Amino acid sequence: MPITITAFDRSPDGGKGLARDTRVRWALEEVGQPYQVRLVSFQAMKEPAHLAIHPFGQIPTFEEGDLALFETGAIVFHLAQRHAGLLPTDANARARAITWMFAALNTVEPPILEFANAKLLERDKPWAAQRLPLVQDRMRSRLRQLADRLGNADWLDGAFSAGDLLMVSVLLRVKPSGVLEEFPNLAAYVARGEARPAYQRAFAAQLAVNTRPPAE
Ligand code: GTB
Repeated sequence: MPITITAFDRSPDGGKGLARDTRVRWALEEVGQPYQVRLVSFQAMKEPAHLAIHPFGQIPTFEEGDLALFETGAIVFHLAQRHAGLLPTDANARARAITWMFAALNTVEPPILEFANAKLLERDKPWAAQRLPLVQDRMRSRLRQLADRLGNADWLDGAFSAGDLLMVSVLLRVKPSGVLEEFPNLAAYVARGEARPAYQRAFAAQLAVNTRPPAE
């Protein structure tokens, strides 16, 4: 059964890999599953055909046979459960890796998104100059805690897992701000993730979409 995911027809980041289809592509590459991509415009995302798959009108989605999923955490978890390569077989180690998946999305990503949104969407508000440092500090404290836990380890809990895939994906969003460099072990962790052949293939695939010449 072919797998189809959705991605931006043109990502606002121009192919820097920050749109969330990259993490799904990465998971698919890690588990060796071929996939096809349906590109959707911002307008198409809000139309009934797409809303039937994604109630919030977003990308990415995942379809395989009669299964349709949305939410990157659920999609990565689904792939990790169905295919070897993203979760340990030992039950306790598996539970810990899943815990890191939730930590990435529920605890680390929110302050990062808050910071990204403050910079991107609130810059021209009269209170932006006062709010931005607060939001940045909240993100910094979370990164400090994560850096302390990671220490000198390569990955969060033993071998690379879906927990690392999501955590690295979430941290990539911090990179353009320069704040990641304040935490050298986190910067090195992200670089290790980016160096994985599966990530490289995923990144190249989304870059190809976003750098293709415009249709005539
Ligand atoms: N919780 C959902 C998930 O993890 O799947 C969030 C999905 C989501 O935010 N999707 C975004 C979307 O479809 C794209 S990834 N937005 C359109 C909309 O809501 O109308 C977020 C994103 C977009 C662009 C950049 N960028 O250009 O840097 C980075 C991240």
